[in-house]
Amino acid sequence: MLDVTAIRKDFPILSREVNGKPLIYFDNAATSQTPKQVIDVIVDYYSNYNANIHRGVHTLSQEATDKYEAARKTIQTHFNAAKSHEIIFTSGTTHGINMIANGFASLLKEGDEVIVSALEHHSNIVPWQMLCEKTGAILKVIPMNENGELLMTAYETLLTENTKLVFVNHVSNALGTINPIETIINKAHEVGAAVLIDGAQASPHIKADVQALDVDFYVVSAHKMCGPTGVGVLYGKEEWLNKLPPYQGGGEMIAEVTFEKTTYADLPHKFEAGTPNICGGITFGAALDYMNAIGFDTIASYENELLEYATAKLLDIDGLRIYGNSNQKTSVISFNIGNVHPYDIGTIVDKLGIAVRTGHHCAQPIMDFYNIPGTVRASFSFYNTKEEIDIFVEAVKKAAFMLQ
Ligand code: C6P
Repeated sequence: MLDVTAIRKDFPILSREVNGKPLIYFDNAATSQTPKQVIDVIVDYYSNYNANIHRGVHTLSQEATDKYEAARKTIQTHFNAAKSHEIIFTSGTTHGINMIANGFASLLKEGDEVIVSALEHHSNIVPWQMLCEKTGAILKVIPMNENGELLMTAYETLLTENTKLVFVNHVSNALGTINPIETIINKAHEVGAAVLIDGAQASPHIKADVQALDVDFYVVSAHKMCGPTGVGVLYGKEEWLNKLPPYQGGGEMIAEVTFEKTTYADLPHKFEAGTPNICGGITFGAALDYMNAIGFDTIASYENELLEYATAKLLDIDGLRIYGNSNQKTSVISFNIGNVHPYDIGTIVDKLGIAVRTGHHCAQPIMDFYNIPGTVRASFSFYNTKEEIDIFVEAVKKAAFMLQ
């Protein structure tokens, strides 16, 4: 059982007001809020041991290095990576995807095929289109149905001996669909293709085991998991990370530099040029400790309760349509009411202290599929409550009444 009253006390922001009303934060899919235990780690870092890492013999640098590397181990354990050097710190999911897309530019040739899904965030579309432009590779798309589910039979027909890479999100940010990534990975491996899974939206709800999944690359952002912005992780199988060229050149990613030739450092440093987000990395570790102390099964089951409760209540509103009706969903509800523009609903509920996201959610192909400009997206976290959902539903009713 999750003690939501106690948990809410960990999040200072949840006691603030917005427009004279208590904040109701339902924009967790965009970024999650930060508990005091994690904020304290940021304050401690800058108050006590702020220093550059892997470079200094002085005490502060050693302390910061130890904590940064300890965070890498925490992240390794969380995702069950076989080796800590398979965990590469990034600035977030977008950075991780671009690193791999850039790396594959040297491995692909004209006529090779790569597969994306219809359910992707722009971060998992645009870098691959750029890769295809550079290499002459062909981009194929796994289609989806009205429920927002991928058509797996169609996926199988897209896979050929020319398929080199498949990249799909674990969970759709716009609809909440949980994709059958085990099958996607296994089928891709049958034709010898590598698989990158965008775990940005799954990671706050589902603890992915990268070894059990046998996934080649898995990317996440800390800020969706009670951590800070500007930091994330790319998990890559050691054999792939050794095979791919580095993404950026600079300090810390080298073994030796002369004007004739540079040799690269071992993993993970080969992919970590320059001074990293040291505080961010350490804090990401603390955020995972915080979430693991609550437990991902407990989190998922509570959020599922919120999802079912909110879905039933919202569907009672005349003319409200929910986009994304897979029975495998995280706690995300995307909806519209009649022809009302989602932005107008978002603006009215904001006046009532409620934060939701409106628009295309950086997933325009999904909006095109439904022939809509965007949706209102409410996304729940383990610190939200049914009482907040009740207030939200009343606010949406009020907005619908005013706007229709
Ligand atoms: N989605 C949302 O409101 P970054 O910005 O690099 O941390 O994450 C990008 C990203 C990649 N893939 C998926 C599935 C995502 O959901 C996101 C971020 C946020 O839906 C902000 S656009």
